[in-house]
Amino acid sequence: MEYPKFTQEHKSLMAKYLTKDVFDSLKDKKTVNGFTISDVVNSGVQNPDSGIGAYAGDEESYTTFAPFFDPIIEEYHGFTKNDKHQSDLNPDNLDAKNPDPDNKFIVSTRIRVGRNVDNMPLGPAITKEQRDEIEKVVSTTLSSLEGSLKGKYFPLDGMSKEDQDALIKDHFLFKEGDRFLETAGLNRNWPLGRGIYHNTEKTFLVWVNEEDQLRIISMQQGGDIKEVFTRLTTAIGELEKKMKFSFNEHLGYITSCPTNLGTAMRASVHIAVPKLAADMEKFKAICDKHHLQIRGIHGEHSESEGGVYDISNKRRLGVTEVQCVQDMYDGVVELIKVEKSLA
Ligand code: ADP
Ligand code: CIR
Repeated sequence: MEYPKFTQEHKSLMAKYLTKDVFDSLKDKKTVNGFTISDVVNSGVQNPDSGIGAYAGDEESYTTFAPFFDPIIEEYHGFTKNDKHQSDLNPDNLDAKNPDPDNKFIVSTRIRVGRNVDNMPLGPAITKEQRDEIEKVVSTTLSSLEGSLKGKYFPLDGMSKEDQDALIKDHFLFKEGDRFLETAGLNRNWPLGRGIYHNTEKTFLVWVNEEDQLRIISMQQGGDIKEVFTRLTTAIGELEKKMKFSFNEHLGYITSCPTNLGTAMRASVHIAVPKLAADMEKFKAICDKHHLQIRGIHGEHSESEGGVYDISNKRRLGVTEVQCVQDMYDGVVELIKVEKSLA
């Protein structure tokens, strides 16, 4: 196993923290599922424009390769190896009155969490049989949901190209052929074992076997962030009655990308701030102050359209779910205030 050849283009946290010494100390190690440090860093080596550039193959990757992962986790989340993660999924603790009741700025709100099944490898190291088994268990569990969460599971295999493209365009379904996931080993046997569950209104959705085994999603038009959070936490509660997810006291919910550890939560709005966005530096400064990330409107690594951006919490570990949403909410309140002042 050779130390990767990094160029000036490699700007990820992976390239920063995979020093030759760290690599040499880890290169002969393997997790129970046969995952190595080369597997962990392949996505970032092959995609120099990665921001992070590393994926875990299993929960054990985070301990076996701790000298590599710990500093990345610390820099991204501000969470050290002695810290303990905390969870709070109670919507009563969230102070988030709709910041845009006239629907002038917020197009839509979406909150998702990642989950993986306890005692299974994560996507990058999973076998086809294990992935298919997860699809079966998860889709069966979902089909037992009642009331407003009741819906249907649609496997990707057999879905028409038009249906798939329409779901992607309308922000409901994951895209196909992501090069970061491809090189992480997450697209093996595509499209088998993958699919999407949703209720009739498409306000509650679950992605199956994409980057994580489950992405549990609550979304709707407008800015009623609390309603979106409440629906999500109800759904998580229902699923947890029937399934056990991979979780530990230190890292919280275990996910394949280290940015998602902890709450595994990304709470976002699509928000129109064309005037503020004309001054990118100012826009970024407000987002940084509230620990927010700016994405384009077709998800990560996409562009804005018409001054609409995807604004979401950046921290997910060492903060509770309520705090993740509160970060986003507080930032959005300030963004709207500044955008109004520029009118
Ligand atoms: P993740 O699930 O990790 O957050 P992406 O950034 O790829 O992944 O986003 C997934 C999809 O969700 C994309 O289609 C994106 O446009 C959509 N999306 C994210 N936030 C919102 C939002 N607030 N409203 C509508 N769609 C959203
Ligand atoms: C990257 O490193 O850019 C991709 N592997 C995606 C990382 C997740 N992005 C993020 O900032 N949450």
